[in-house]
Amino acid sequence: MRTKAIGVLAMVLSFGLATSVFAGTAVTVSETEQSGVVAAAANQAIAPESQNLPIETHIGGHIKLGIFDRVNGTSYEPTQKKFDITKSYGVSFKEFDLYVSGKINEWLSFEVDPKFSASTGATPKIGVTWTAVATAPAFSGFSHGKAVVIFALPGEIEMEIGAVHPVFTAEYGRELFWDDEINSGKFAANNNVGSVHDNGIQFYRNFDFGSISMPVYLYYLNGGSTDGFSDVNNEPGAMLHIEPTLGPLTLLGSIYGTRYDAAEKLAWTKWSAGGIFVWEGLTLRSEFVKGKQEKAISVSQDANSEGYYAKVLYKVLPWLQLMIHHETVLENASVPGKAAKYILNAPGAQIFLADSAILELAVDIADFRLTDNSKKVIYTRPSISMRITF
Ligand SMILES: [Ca+2]
Repeated sequence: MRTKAIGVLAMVLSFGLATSVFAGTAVTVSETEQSGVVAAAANQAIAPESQNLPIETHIGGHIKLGIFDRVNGTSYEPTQKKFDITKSYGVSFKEFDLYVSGKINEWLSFEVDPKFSASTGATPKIGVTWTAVATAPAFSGFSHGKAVVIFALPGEIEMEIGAVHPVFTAEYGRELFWDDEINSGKFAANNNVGSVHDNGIQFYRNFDFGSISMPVYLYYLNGGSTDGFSDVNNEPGAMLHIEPTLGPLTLLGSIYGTRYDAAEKLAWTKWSAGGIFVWEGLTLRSEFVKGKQEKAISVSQDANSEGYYAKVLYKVLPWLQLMIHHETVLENASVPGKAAKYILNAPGAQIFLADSAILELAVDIADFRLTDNSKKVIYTRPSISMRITF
């Protein structure tokens, strides 16, 4: 969806312009660095004959700002008992996402989507007395996009290699949550439930059976227990994702498996199932995930996690979309011996100031707690935010 939007909105730059920018950078490096070796290396990086190659380059992106953001609530934990966590985060720069893609020839292209963000630590955590953390904006990886080279193979197969942003759930993999909400919940960007975030190889092909179309994604992945941007063992991960579509209904299904530890003994498996129904201005979307990391809590305790979300979005007017989001996530991977339950309800509205600019009004109503009730945080978080897409 994002790629398509960028395709429509993108500025098409000639490679000549792009190389002149990089050439300018190279000159700056050679002037500031007194070393002739460095200057030679910088100049060599721009091969003169490559400047005239007609590479079609697309640039798009997003800017996210917080205009108003106030957490109101209480937290409980054994030593401090009940305490107030109410705090306002004011106006904030949240994120700048850049999407850069280029077509080198009929069979080779690339996409790199660096994300620059500033975190205020505004999402409350269970049993933690948190404060806003002033964080300078910085490059923070490719978590909302890809960094891949793309090969068009025979038989209408597309192969991507690199940070492939695997589609385990549509919510995270296709970045649908990102289009719906400025602040997301505990389901989407979470390796225990909605996301698989890894480097590897993606094979994609669409199959048509009469009026049913079925995109199929097959992955070979590093398979680490966290973001797998380098591998931790010789065991690859594998994942299959399918999206059979008939008219307004799309079904979603994935299965994932790997061994995540350095000794290659412990399995990590998870699966997801869900659907998307789109009719007129109405969108219904829901996905469920269940997974297990063997002995991730202790030598005798597996980390079992599961969760689901359900969303109803309705475009009441061309410039106004209403939304309600519910999710429940049960996670015990990060809390030794104790499961945590996250319940979120988030009504909201998006006002389209222009096709490419939204003002979002939303309220997160959350109840996060350890299931033995020893620690919990209960809050509401009204926010006003803005996102511009270019
Ligand atoms: Ca591996």
